[in-house]
Formats: sequence, structure tokens, C-alpha cells
Amino acid sequence: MGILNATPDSFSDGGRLHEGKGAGSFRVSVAKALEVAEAMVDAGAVIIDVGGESTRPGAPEVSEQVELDRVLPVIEAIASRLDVALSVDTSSPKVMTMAIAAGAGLINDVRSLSRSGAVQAAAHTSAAVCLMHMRGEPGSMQDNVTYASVVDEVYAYLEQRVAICLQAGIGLDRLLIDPGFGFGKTLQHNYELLRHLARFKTLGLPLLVGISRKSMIGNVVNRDVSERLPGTLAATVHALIGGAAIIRTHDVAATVDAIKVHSAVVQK
Ligand code: 7PJ
Repeated sequence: MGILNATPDSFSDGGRLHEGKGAGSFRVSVAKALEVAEAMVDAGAVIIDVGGESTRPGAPEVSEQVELDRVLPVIEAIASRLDVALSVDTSSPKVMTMAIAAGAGLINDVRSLSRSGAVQAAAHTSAAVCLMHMRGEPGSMQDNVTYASVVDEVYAYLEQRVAICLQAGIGLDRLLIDPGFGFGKTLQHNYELLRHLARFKTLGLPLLVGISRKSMIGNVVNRDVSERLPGTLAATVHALIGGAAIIRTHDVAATVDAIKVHSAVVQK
């Protein structure tokens, strides 16, 4: 899964799709987005995750209209030109509904459909849904994070969100789960989750893992966001061994190589 951030403030690649300079000129360039998406598809991406709201720690929330203005033109353009599945990274029911109408087939919600109306909005579509664990909200999620057992608590949360989806008529065949690396977790919590990733396989759903360039990598190798690819790939291989089915990444070509080598090792 290649990451396409249609945001001016994402922590690692924010702003690269925007035309013009200065406040107020946050218009997403659809042409640039298409170029980036096409390069990711050529490099082996099978899903493109389009997001219009930055969820990096401390990021401000944006209005629904801003999110729609950022993601809809990009989704429409990619859906009509490229042979790739599209995911929309949103927590807003309206954005989910409209993005799916525009061609997205997967809802990637870091808030696990917890916003009012989100479960119903997703249930009214036939899209797949990725349920991710987050503690708190991006503005405050890194303050005072404690868990008795991070693995048990994330597992129980995801199990509960899956049950809520099933009750609403979203079948198991439409669900994916994600422990949410970096979302309300300390460095130790993130590595404990990665170490015990296989545990989540017992929920019986495909596992999505997003670790690309995150501070859990940067804090170990002491490198800036732009220099975290080797560390990210090491963590990616561990995620694959732990059973990850989808890797969300900024660096598609390198990640596809890592997946191919991992597959060559495990194939019988
Ligand atoms: C994730 C995500 C992740 C899923 C972001 C970033 C922050 N969606 N959206 N999993 N992270 N499913 O890319 O660093 O880990 S935004």
C-alpha cells in the first residue's frame, strides 16, 4: 500500500502535492498526485492510500469540506486512469461515502469507525474497512501513555471494533486490522506490538502494518525522517514474519523488494 498524502502538513512527505505558496494555497495538484500514484503502481503498489487529514502527533483537525476538496479529485483521477485499488484514509462518514462513490474500495480509518455515523456509513457501502487501534486523538495521543499490557489491550480493542462492525452488517470478509504503530504508544509499546504481531493473527483477519519512516524507527537509528528507509525495511521484514498481509509505505519499490525476498525465503 503506497501512501499518497494530499495534505500540506504530513510529517514525512507533506506538501509535495500542493501548488502555489503560502497560507491558503493548499490546493492539491491532481496532475502531481497522478504522477506520484503512477510511479507507485509501476513500483509494485497494489493499493494507494489517499489521505486528506494529517494524523501525525499534534496535527490539527481539518474540516470535512477541506478533506473532501483534497481527496475526491485525486481519487477520481486515479480511479479513471490507473489499475490499482484505492483506499481513503479518513474518519469522516461523509468523506467515506463520497470517496467510495468516487472510486475508493477501502476505508482506512485510524479511529476504527468510532465517529458518530461512521459504522453506518461504512455499512451502507460494500467497501473493505481497516480498523486501527489508536489511544486518544492525534493532538494528545503521545501524552502519558500507559498500558497494563499493550498487546492485550490493543487486541481487545480490535476484537470489540470487529464485533461492532459485524453487528452493523459489515462482514468479516470486508475487515482488516492494524495495531496502529505510533498512535498513542511509547517506543517500547511499539516494539512490543511488533514482537508479538503474530498474536493478532488469531483474530483471523488480514493484518495491515504502517511503520514507514515513523519515530519508532527514527528513535532507534537516530535519523531524520528522510533517512529512515533501511530501519523501516528491517522492521518491515519483522512485520512480514509476524504475518502482515499489507505494508503501508512511502517507499514502494524498496518495500516490494523486501517482500519479494521475504517470500523467497518462506516459500516451500
Ligand atoms: C497509519 C495509517 C497506520 C493505517 C497513518 C503515518 C501516519 N493508517 N495512517 N496504519 N499511519 N492503517 O503515516 O506515519 O499505521 S498516518
